[in-house]
Amino acid sequence: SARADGVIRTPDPVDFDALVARFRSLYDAEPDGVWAAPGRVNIIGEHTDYNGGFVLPIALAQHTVAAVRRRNDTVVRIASASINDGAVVTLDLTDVTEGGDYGWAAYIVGVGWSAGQRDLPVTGLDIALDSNVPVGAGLSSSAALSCVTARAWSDLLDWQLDNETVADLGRDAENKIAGAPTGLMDQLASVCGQESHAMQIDTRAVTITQLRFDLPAAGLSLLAIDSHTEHSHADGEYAERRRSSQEAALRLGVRELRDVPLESLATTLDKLPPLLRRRARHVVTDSARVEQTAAILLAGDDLRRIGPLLNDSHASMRDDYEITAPSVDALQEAAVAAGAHGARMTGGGFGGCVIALVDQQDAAAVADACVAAAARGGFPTPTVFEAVASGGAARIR
Ligand code: GAF
Repeated sequence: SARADGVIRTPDPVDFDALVARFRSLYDAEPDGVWAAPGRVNIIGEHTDYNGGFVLPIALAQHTVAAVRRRNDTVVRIASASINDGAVVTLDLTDVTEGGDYGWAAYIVGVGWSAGQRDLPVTGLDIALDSNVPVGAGLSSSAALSCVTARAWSDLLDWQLDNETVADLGRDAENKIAGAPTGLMDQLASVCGQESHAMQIDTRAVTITQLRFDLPAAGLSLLAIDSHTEHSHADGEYAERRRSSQEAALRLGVRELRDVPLESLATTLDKLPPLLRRRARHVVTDSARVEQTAAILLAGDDLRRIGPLLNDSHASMRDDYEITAPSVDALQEAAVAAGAHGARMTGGGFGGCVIALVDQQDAAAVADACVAAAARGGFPTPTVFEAVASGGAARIR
């Protein structure tokens, strides 16, 4: 169930009291505290983060929440409201190694593993989890999980880390223990998000510029339209795009595609075979679109002006990087045809969510048009909610 406003339905909030009550009954003890970390929507700049380029995510209001108690040994006990019927999973940190198979618990114990690699003092934890981040929608529910864990562990053991390092613990869990070869965007967004701001992240320097992104004040709304489709080979395709990017950079004699100048792009790309040419063109132009979007935000210009950049980004992902899906393309087209200023797929791709920038008064019509387009195309019925730029990982109790 969710709060309904036509087809726009805000996911139900997490019930913190119920979570704490569940912690008590599972572990027969009080939690030391409760932490939350959000999912994210990337506004623009996709598959640029592992090429040293720019990205521009916001943190969502939807988050993963953890009630946590520090233990005096190396045991980690975890129970999630939504996984395995809430059964407790028990692991010992001393058994965690790269290449091990820990299922979804990898996103938690991987954080402890990474802290150990950095010679931080690590103890076990008892954890009870709940989340209202849609799963499998390209909204970084996994980063929300690893980052809520990293924030809680760091606070409880007083690791005194900066936000970038907290995010990096989450990334290590994903890359090295869960085995997903992601960049750092999702974890940085989850840890560093600020209300009413988008983060322009230089992924090479790992620097974040918070840019005002107050859509309601401009009479605008950002819809997240979940296609409920996910390519079964998404993981393999993601890794393949990473390899293609590296190969293109190697052939062009640059460290990363970040180093290819936009000005001479056409002549540079002539040196590549057709497939790599398209892959590289996407990365270089999408990173440039982040800079163009950021300039509009920085200048305080009409935010509607970012619409065409969103559309161009989608076309680039569809035609050059080939990471969209028929259901996602149908939603993007329907949103624009129904009056969105711009729309694009967000996240790793091969399914997941489309975001659409709309005037508030057009939100319901755009959402309806997306539902109708999915029905016409024989695709799953999308669900729609409003994405609101919110704060990053924090202790909430
Ligand atoms: C996924 C990854 F986790 C990110 O690091 C990023 O590469 C994104 O896909 C594509 O922009 O969310």
